[in-house]
Amino acid sequence: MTTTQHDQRDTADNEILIAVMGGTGSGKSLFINRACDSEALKVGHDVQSCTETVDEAPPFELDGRTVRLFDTPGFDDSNKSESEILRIIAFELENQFRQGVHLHGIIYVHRISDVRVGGLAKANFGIFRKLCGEKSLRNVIIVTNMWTKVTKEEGERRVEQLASMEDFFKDALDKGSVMMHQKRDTVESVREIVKAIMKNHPSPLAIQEELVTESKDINQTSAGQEVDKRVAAVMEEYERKMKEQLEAAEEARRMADEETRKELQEEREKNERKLEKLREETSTHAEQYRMLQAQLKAIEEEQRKSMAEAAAERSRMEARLASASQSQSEQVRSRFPRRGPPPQLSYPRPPRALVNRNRFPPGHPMSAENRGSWMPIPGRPGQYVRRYY
Ligand SMILES: Nc1nc2c(ncn2[C@@H]2O[C@H](COP(=O)(O)OP(=O)(O)OP(=O)(O)O)[C@@H](O)[C@H]2O)c(=O)[nH]1
Ligand SMILES: [Mg+2]
Repeated sequence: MTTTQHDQRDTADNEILIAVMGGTGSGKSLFINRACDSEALKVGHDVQSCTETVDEAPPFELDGRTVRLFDTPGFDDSNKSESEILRIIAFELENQFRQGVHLHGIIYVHRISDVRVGGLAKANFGIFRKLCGEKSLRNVIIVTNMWTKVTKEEGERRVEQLASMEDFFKDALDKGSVMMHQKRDTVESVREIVKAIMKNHPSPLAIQEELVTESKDINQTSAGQEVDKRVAAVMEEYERKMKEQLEAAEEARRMADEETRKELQEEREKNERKLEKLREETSTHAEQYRMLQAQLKAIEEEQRKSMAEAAAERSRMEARLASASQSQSEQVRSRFPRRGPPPQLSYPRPPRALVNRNRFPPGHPMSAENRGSWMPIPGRPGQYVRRYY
C-alpha cells in the first residue's frame, strides 16, 4: 500500500479528500454520515468515546466529483491517551502522504451548544493546530454544529466569542482558516460545507512533512511535542498531588487518625500508578509508533510477495496454454490434411538432371526443340497434351 516515493497524485483524479477532526462527542461521525447520506459510521450515544480508529466513510458523488471523508477519534478520548490518539491519526496521515494522497480540507467540529470552552477543548485544538502547521490552515474549516440546541441569538453570540478567543480559534482564523455553521441537521446543510471545501487546493499537513520529508520521530514532531508538553504538565500535577497527600498522611499519622492516613495512602498509590503509566507511555511513544510502521511494512511486503507470486503463476499458466494450443493445432493439421488443390510447389516434376536432352534426334517428336510443345494424345484424334521434361 505504502510507496516510499510520495509522487503527488494529481488532484484532477477527481477525488476530494477530507479529514474530520474535533473533540470526542462533538459530532464528527454523524457529520460524515449526513454528508454521505448513510449510517455507515457508528455514532456514540453515551459518555464513552465511540470512534477509536481512523475510518473512511463510503465515497459519494457531489457535483461530478467523488468525495471521501475520514473520521478520526478525538484527542480527549475517554479510553485512550493523547499520545495514543496522535499515533493513530499520524499513522494514517503519514501513509496517505506516502501514497501521494493529499487532503483538500480538514474539518474541525465544535459544538455551538457548549457553554464554556474548557482546558480539554483548548488542548484538543492545540494539538490539532500543531498537526496542521501553518501552511494547511487555509484548508481548515471550523464547523459549528448542534445549532438546534441553542437559540439563533445565543449561537451567533457564541460564534463571535469563539472567533475572538486568543487561545482558541482566533489565531487559526487570522491565518486563513474559516468558520462555517451547520445550522440545520440535514444532508443539504452538511453538503454546503463539503462543497466549499471542494474549491480548495490540497496541501500537506505539517505532521506529514515532518514524518516523511524530514524523517522525524513522532515525538520530535510539533504535535508530538505538544502532546509531551501536556503529558509533562499532567505528570507534574500528579507529583504535586502526591506530595500533598504524603504530607497530609504524615499529619494524620501524628494525629493518630489511622483511617484518614490509610485513605490518603491509597489515593497516593493510585496516583503513583497513573504517573508510572504516563512515564512509560512517554518513553515508549516513538518506539510504539515505529512498531506500527514496521507492522505495516511487513503487511505490505507480504502483499507484494503474494502479488509477485500470482503474476508468476499467471505467466506460467499462459505459457502452458500457449504450448498446449500449438501442439493441439499440429495434431489437428495432421489428422485433417488440407483439402482442395495442392499448392503449386507440390506439382510432381521430373528433376532436370534426369532429362537427357540429346536422347532423341532432331525432328523426333520428343527431340529437344519439341520439348514442352503440344503432343497429340494417342488414340484420341484431335486432342493434345502439353509435355514437359
Ligand atoms: N442535535 C444534534 N446532535 C448531534 C449532532 N451531531 C452529533 N450529535 C449527537 O452527538 C452525539 C455524538 O455524536 P458522534 O457523531 O458520535 O460524535 P463523535 O465526535 O464522532 O464522537 P467520538 O467518536 O466519540 O469522538 C450523538 O448522540 C449524536 O446524535 C448535530 O449536529 N445535532
Ligand atoms: Mg465518532
